[in-house]
Amino acid sequence: KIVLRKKEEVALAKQAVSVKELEAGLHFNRNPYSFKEFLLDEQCTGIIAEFKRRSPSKGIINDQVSVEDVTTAYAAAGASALSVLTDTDFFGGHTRDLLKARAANQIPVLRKDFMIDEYQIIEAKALGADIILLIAAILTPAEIKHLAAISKSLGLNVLLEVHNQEELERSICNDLDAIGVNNRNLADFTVNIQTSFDLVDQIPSEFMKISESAISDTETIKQLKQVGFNGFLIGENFMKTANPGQAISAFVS
Ligand code: IGP
Repeated sequence: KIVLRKKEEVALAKQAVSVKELEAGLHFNRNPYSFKEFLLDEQCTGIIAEFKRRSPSKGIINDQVSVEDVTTAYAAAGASALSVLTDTDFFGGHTRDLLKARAANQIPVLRKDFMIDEYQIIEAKALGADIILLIAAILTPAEIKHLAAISKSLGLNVLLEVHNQEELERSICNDLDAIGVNNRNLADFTVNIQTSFDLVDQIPSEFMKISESAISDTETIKQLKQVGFNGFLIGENFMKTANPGQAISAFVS
């Protein structure tokens, strides 16, 4: 369902803005930040802090705050990277949110969307993204390989998202930088942090390890770090408060 919706969206976007136009865009020639460098930076927290207005599972989370205010507060609190939803239909995000986050910050920005077509990767580069997401549950191994290779050729970092061992085994390929274990099952929205603990040892050591979703306390982060995770993708826990910037600074202090 998501994939069909995205295919339509991409077809429309291609008509509105050509690849040539994207390649002439403001950020197309900038050198993306290294995701790994920021994750391993001692000054940073390893948190990938997400700007998310709403979600299919929770409905409206927060539509009162600005992407500039929230992302700059995230960065000031020591986030290693920012995650910005650009999907409108399911998450109420927009590509202009990514542009705004890019303009306001000097840390890596993840384009959080359902990437299914190389056009979206080129668009991500033009919008000033540093990292793109490939979701194993909606892509074939060949598609992952292809989209990851294009991302690499543009200097973008690639985060592969899995939520079980089978997805991990079939999807792993060379051009990935990080593997994210999603604790939320996209099929039924149930969450279980144990998913991260179960899969961590299956992730080859050359990849950064990210635990995604349903993280709401620092004790969990401590435990995830102990078993080898380098990054922690957190959205709702900050966004559900009136002041997400204050929420992250209280969380890390
Ligand atoms: C953040 P949470 O539970 O902290 O809000 O989760 C992030 O992991 C989640 O938004 C997410 C997501 C995705 C959203 C993970 N993978 C894929 C959309 C598409």
